[in-house]
Amino acid sequence: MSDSKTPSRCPFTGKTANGGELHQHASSKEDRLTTGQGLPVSDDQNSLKAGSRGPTLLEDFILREKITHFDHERIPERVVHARGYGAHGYFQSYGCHSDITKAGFLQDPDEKTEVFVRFSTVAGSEGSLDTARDVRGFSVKFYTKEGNYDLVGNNIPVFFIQDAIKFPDLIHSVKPEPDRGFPQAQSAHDTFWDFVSLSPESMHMLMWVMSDRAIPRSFRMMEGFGVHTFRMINEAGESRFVKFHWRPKLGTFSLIWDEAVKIGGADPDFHRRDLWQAIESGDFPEWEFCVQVFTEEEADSFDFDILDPTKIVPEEKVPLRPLGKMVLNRNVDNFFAETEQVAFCPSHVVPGIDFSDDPLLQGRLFSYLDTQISRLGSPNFNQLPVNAPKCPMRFFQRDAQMQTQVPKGRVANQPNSLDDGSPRECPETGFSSYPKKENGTKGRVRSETFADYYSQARLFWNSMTEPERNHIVGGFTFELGKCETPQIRKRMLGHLKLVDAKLGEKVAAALGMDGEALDIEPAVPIIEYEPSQSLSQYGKAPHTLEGKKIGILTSEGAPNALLEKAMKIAKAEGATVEIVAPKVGRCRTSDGTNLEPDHFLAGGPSMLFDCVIIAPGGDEEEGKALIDQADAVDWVRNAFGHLKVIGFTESAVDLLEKGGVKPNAEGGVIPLDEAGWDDFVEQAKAYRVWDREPMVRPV
Ligand code: HDE
Repeated sequence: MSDSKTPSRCPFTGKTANGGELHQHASSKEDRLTTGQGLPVSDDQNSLKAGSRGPTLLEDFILREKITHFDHERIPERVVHARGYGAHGYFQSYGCHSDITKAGFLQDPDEKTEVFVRFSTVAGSEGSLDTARDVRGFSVKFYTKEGNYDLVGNNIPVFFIQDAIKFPDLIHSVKPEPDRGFPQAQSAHDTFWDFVSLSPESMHMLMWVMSDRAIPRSFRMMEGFGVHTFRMINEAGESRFVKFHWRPKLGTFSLIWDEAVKIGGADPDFHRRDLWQAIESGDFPEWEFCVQVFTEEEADSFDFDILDPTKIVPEEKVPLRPLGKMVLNRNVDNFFAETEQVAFCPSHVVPGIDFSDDPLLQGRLFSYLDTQISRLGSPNFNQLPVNAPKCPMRFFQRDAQMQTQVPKGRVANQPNSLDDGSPRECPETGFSSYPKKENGTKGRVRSETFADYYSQARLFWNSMTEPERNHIVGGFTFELGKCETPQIRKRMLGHLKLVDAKLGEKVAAALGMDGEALDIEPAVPIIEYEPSQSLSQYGKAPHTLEGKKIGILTSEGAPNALLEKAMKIAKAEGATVEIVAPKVGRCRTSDGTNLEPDHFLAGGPSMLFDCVIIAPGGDEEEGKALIDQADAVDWVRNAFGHLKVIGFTESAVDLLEKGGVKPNAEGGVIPLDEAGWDDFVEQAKAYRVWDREPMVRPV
């Protein structure tokens, strides 16, 4: 081989860079590839070398610029809520809410306020899976005319702890254990359960996290909550307390634990893909924005403290007032620039919205700005497009890393008399804090009104349907079963016994630890509440197929009429259909036309769908091929085990039998003859066949 001046060659075709088919070259000045300094690049495939087989030269500033940029591509991931997914949309008020707030975006029903929303899990790293059991973050940035308002909430209305000073410990306990570096995105380990069992204030939240709320079906089917009590202030300066709620138009639905675990392998991006696809196909997710409004006097009459973030205000006490709707209608153009760089801070408020003295919220008001500076590298993070307000931003903050603006003029201070055009304070319209009188004795204290840890945990349990209760038992059993230290399990059983005797007994029995619960004395007597309807997801679930996915398992000779009928029904009901066949490239239908399946068999397991149809093609050979595949048998078995409504054709009977599934129209395994379709749709609208659960997952 020669060392002489050889022109750069494409490693695939062997042709020179100028003539190679694989490489397109710029045809005009506009599409020229350049360096970060705008220098046109002649060859982006080969570094500068001393001869074709010689060493690379340090002189290659183009190589160095490219690699250096690459080396710095990652920024520190969020210390919590690292894995998230965002989208753009708008908020529209239903009317004028000036009686409770002067916030500009809540006054005019004709005005649309742009929003950016980011959903997230809490514990896992950026590359963890979407379906982990965890709280989901629900952050909304409203780009209002009076500045950005960030409502940084969760899909669960309470929190683990009552004081911000405990947050680093809570998070350290749930993150991978420091010596071994695992488990990832899991609360099912000793340090977490040790911490929470020693912090009984977390009992109410634990009930939610062990329930189906922590394994949502979709971001589109998740409620959102502001968690803390906030204030709203109207023009007259009157203050009322509020709790914020987001209610999904599609209803609130969840996965089944076994399903969540299996989806974690089959599609770790299950939630983000779902949101992306829905928005791409024009099925824009929508939420109603509501508040519970109550006065200071009403708050004083409650038998819990509204400053305690481990408490809800039951809707029976204070009903929801709908304020407007939020629609997500645009996916991001660039994940990093938008979803990763978006910086939410609970301290970003607008006139008309103010804080309460909830000690957890007070700590958050400090934490988020601090974290953004470390994560994004500069206090100028507010200049990034996704963070910049869409109203004028004028101030005297100057310089710092990554200043992208070029402020003009001599003056960078105020007061000043040198520049008449410089920004000035606005005492009437500017933000001013609610003038609440504070007169306390300084001390590291916890209010005695925060001492009830069990009453609302019991309220939650009492408000659940039977399947929801069973899932809670399953959740605790799984997580505590993963704890290696028996003492932690015993301590938790002691708490659970106080939440509800039956719950405690069931978890103890499932762990094989009957009678081993520790005796724990509650600090204050437990209050017996009436069940609250709004706490149960399935008690209030809408009867609908809207937003759901119907999966059809088929094979060569796929029944045409059935596919058409399923598509028609899905369209009418606002659902979508996806087809699974042995091969993704091709599947002939019964009339010989070619169908392009959405998934191949192993890539499209039944967990990915809300209800399923099993309809092998008429082709005997291929039909048989399906029966011989473990993936097809698992498809059927899992659909049954995950309580899905199953429609089937005559050709599916053998496969059903092999999967151990018996046709049973009342039990949601429905033959799709003429009458069967209506039955299928009706039952599928109920989402799951709950009556089947004791058969497949006895508690
Ligand atoms: Fe957060 N939290 N948090 N948190 N939180 C963060 O900010 C923190 C809490 C929530 O999509 C961090 O930008 C403290 C409650 C969401 O970008 C950090 C305390 C609730 C998100 C932080 C809490 C939340 C965060 C990490 C206790 C529900 C994701 C990265 C005082 C109401 C935002 C970041 C996004 C993110 C601190 C408790 C919700 C470190 C100190 C309660 C949805 O600043």
